[in-house]
Amino acid sequence: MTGADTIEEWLREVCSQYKFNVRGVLQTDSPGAEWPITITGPQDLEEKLATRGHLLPLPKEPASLANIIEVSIIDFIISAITGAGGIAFQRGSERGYPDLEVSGPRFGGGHHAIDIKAARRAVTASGVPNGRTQSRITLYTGNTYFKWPALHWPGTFRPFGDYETHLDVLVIYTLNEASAWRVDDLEVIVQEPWRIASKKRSSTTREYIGAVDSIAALREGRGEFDTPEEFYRFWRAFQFKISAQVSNQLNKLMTAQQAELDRLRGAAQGGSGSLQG
Ligand SMILES: [Ca+2]
Repeated sequence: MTGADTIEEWLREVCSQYKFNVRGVLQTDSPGAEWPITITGPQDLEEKLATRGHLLPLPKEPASLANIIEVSIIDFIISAITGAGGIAFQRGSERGYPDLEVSGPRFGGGHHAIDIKAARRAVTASGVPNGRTQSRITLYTGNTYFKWPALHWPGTFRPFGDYETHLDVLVIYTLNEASAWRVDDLEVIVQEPWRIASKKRSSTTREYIGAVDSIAALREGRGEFDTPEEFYRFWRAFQFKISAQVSNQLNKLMTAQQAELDRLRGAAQGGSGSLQG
């Protein structure tokens, strides 16, 4: 329980309590297994599982490991939501936006978007962290829901523009190749995306808006824009590629929006007509 007033303060407090306690992948049987198995506590559990071959290492591959971290911290945030009262939530889809939507009276009744991004620390040739993320964190896909914030895109709960707040939970870690759990020195940062945005894409082949890559700048919210307006103006004007698929989807959404406008206009005219009659 926390007494925080805003969703941002609340989320920051909750996330400061987070610990990554996924230690490996469980294999129920193994050539080294011995039965029965007697466990005296968490440490003993891990040791026995590891020495008897029940514990396989987590993947090193960045996207796979990121997914495990994201699921773990979303579960943690959801358990805090459930314990707090007055907060409703919906979990987003794998490729949609956001990862977690928060609503309900606790934060004034509007909708708030929470997105999780796991990022590996870059290290020097001798393995020392150099203060940057391995690659730029992706803040948003730039050519769909973000570019047309009044339209309700597939993979989203509502139009982007309907959110009162957008918050990113950044989970920064150092990859430990030698351990089964892989994740060392975890730091969680909560920021509004515009505050940590750069003017660079996070991928040369995909339509992604990139964050700054200095970890200190991420922590302090020192991005390359002074105001949210400046950020939205820059990135909504950015010449992203529009694939045939995105273009078709856009046409569909525009047609549906026009039909809805026509329907409302018809209802308004019908309504005023009956008033006058
Ligand atoms: Ca995510």
